[in-house]
Amino acid sequence: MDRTVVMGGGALGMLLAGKLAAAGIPVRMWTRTREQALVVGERGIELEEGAERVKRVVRLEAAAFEEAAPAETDLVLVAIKQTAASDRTLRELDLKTGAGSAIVLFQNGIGHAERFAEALPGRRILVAVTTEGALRTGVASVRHTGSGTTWIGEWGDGSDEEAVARSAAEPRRAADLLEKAGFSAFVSNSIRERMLRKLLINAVINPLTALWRVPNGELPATPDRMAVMEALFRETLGILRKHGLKDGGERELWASVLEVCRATAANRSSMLQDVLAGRDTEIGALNGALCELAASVGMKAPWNAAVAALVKAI
Ligand code: KPL
Repeated sequence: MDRTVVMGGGALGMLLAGKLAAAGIPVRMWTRTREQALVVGERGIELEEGAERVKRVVRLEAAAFEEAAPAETDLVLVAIKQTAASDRTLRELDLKTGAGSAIVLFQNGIGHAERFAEALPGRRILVAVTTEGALRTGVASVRHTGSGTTWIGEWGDGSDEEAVARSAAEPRRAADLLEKAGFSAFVSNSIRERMLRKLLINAVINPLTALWRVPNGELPATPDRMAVMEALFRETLGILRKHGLKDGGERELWASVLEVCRATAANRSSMLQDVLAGRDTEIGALNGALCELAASVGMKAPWNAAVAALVKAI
């Protein structure tokens, strides 16, 4: 077992792979296209970091996912978008990862952990919730636009003692690896709660930044925008409360949305990046999924339905 595999050559995938490789950790990146794998393999990844935007090139191995040999590792960091996690991709991932390997999922939204767990029996499914900001600036270059925090936890409910003990060990290993690469990473025993909190933040910031085409910091810039943000926030919080979001009062959670806008002020949200690049967005896994959650408990979700329809229509 050697190289950690990072699956995904988007902004987050390149950031993870680039920083791991820069820390001397052997990494192999699986990309969607052969072209990207060739460029990364030949030239490495250009990593741009810090206020001074210092650039450095880091070398690592890369292969196109479809053509890649099975992973010679028991740790795979999955940094593809939910939209790229097709049934076919999951079947292929099943063939490329051994029994007992830990698969760490970095997707926004909800619904993905259940799908990966079903498609990858016998694998340890870990969920990572991250607020790292990254911008893909080229086919093999990425800018670290904001340092955040990553929480990693075992997916599932850990129903016996042995499972609980194992639960802590795998997330710890993944968090330690990220720490070595210079990220701030922690183990979480309540990863579902963290996912829901992140969903609340993404459900407000991502569609509105994509619709208004503004960086995160400009979202709360006017009273009109704030009013829309608050309406979407309140509706989303109401839905998530019915689906297990327990911690945090409304004020604290609203403050956390504004804090993410501040801390990632210069960032283009991942959804704005997708819209500008003409790619599919994660709207279905965010506000679309929230509409379904609302419907399942007989609630109406007009704000979520509206932003989902507007983003889809772009
Ligand atoms: O997760 C993000 C995203 O863009 O998807 C935030 C936290 C909003 C940072 O841009």
